[in-house]
Amino acid sequence: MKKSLIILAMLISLLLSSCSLSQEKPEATDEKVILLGYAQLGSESSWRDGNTKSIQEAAQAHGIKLYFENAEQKQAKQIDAIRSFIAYRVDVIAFSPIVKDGWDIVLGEAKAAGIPVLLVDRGISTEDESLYDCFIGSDFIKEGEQAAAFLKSHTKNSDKVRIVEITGTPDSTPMRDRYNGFRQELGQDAKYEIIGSVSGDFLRSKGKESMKALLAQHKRIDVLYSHNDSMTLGAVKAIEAAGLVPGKDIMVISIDGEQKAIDLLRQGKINCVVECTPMLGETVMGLAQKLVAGEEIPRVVYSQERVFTQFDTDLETLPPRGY
Ligand code: GYE
Repeated sequence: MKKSLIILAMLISLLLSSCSLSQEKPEATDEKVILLGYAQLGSESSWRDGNTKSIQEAAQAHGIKLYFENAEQKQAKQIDAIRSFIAYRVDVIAFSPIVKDGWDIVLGEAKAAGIPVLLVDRGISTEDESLYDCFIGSDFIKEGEQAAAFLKSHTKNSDKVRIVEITGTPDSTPMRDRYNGFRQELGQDAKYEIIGSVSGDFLRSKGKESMKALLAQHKRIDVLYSHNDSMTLGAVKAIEAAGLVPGKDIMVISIDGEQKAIDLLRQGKINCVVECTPMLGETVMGLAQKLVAGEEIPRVVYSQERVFTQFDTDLETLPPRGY
């Protein structure tokens, strides 16, 4: 009797568990996996590598299927990648435009195919705002202004300040806006003179070359304003090779906040780093999910960032930057 009761109980529990399994199944198969095509612009800096990692990790964490293409610094390759995503009928296209112009045709094709577009990190210039749904990244004008604000507040007692600038990739939005924001904040004060401005293309090697050339050309340089940390790291080497002390003989102001630059800030070789975070993956995936669910999303999502300076009291305790 006892034995048959046990067998009955086992049978009932088996039946119940198989019922709940068969109830779970349809739910799992009903959930559509989102396909996201991502056209990265290249791998020119540690910032970019951190950005790629953030996109890939966030896609995995959100269960989004990522088609990732690296355009190796070529706009034509980015356009090809976007076209292949359209042909593949992905749910959302995201990309970091290497330069600001020349996207209208391919984005028009995405629009005609009904595929929403997220601009990540860099912006575009277009007359037709309907070609993309949202920009996710930093306010580059503000970054340029913050760099100039640091410079102004630490040169109050000087009567002449000679500045050299190493700029990013020509006609990319961070290059243009960091260039303009800096000048806007410096204003008309004749005390500040930008004696040289050259492109380092956001590359460490070109940052070094550019600084070497600027040092050969100008007898006295008081300040280096560099549009990203990778170029700054190269430029610091060139300053040292010329027998000067970066951070002392020449004030060094940079943008990004990558680990190596923060380390040099701690050593006093860089004076100021305006933060620009590459950790955009979480926001991108969250917005892609909202788009697919038909929800409204904002036109612009700016990152929350700070300015690191040699005078900060928390430099020693800053958590690892992750890029
Ligand atoms: O500052 C630089 C990278 O587009 C904001 O590109 C980005 C810039 C970043 O290569 O390090």
